[in-house]
Amino acid sequence: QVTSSDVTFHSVSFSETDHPKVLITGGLGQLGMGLATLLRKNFGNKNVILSDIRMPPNHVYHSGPFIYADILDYKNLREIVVNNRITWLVHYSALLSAVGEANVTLARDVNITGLHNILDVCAEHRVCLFVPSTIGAFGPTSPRNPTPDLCIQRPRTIYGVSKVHAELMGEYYHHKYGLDFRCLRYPGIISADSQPGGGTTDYAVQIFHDAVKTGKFVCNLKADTRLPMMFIDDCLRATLEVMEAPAETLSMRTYNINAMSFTPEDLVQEVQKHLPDLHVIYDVDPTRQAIADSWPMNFDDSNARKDWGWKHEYELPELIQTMLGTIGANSR
Ligand code: AKB
Repeated sequence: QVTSSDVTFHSVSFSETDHPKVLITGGLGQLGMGLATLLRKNFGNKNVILSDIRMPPNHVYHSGPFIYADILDYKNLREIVVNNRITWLVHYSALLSAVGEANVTLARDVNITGLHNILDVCAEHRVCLFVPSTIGAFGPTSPRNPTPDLCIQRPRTIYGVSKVHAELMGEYYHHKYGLDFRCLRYPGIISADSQPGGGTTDYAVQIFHDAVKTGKFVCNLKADTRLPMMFIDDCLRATLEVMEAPAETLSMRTYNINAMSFTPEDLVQEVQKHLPDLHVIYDVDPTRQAIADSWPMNFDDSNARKDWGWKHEYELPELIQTMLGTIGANSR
């Protein structure tokens, strides 16, 4: 158990110390492998451990350290942190918005109970903690165009509720115990080599695969549904940058980050510039549509830009070129 009297934490600046020793939970999801690759380039292969409860594919297993970690098992977590002398934990395990609505009990366990274990193990062993939040941490009563960092947050999904909880608990542990907690609210993330699992923004990844493979795409959101989005390379770089930011530059511990904002219609038109025969039909999923209609349309990330110099690189045309190029090459 952690008490407020037994800890005074200091942020670990990477330049002053050896490389951090990083553990990534939920490492086999959309972002873990990409982040591990980036962090391994910066900190060395053996200093970044990817973890999950699933069997890793061969290429993941052979590319660097992989370990079984169940975030619901506190003893297992503590053993991994202690045995590997972990100094930074990136907590990617979570059930996303759409799949969370279909499995509320599991989402509550993984996203809330799991987070409690992560917070305690980090506080107990003075490990710095990065947890992603999301545009989904806002709801229908939040300002939607644009959505600032600080405003009403009343999400209507278990995913959103669990992410507001993570933001607040992380900040609470920061103030009470000095935990070095850092959090970015990600928009929808678009990646070519890894698939998202059960989100509302997944259509913006699927369209590229279907466009290349079949030339047909069924979109489960309405054509005019505007959501904030980002290419994965920008998202992973932002994560590294906020981990490396000197503590005194952070005026907050939870920041919005954004790159672009578009609708399915905008995306289809841009993809059709490269693949004019792409045929799209709209078959709206009411659960996903209700979620998307309650989320930000545009995200105000001016605090991240001001405090630690956040700047995205990919706009829609570059994103489309990169996605079609990579998926096209992979499918040949
Ligand atoms: C989802 O759609 O659930 C996620 C997110 C925006 O957090 N991609």
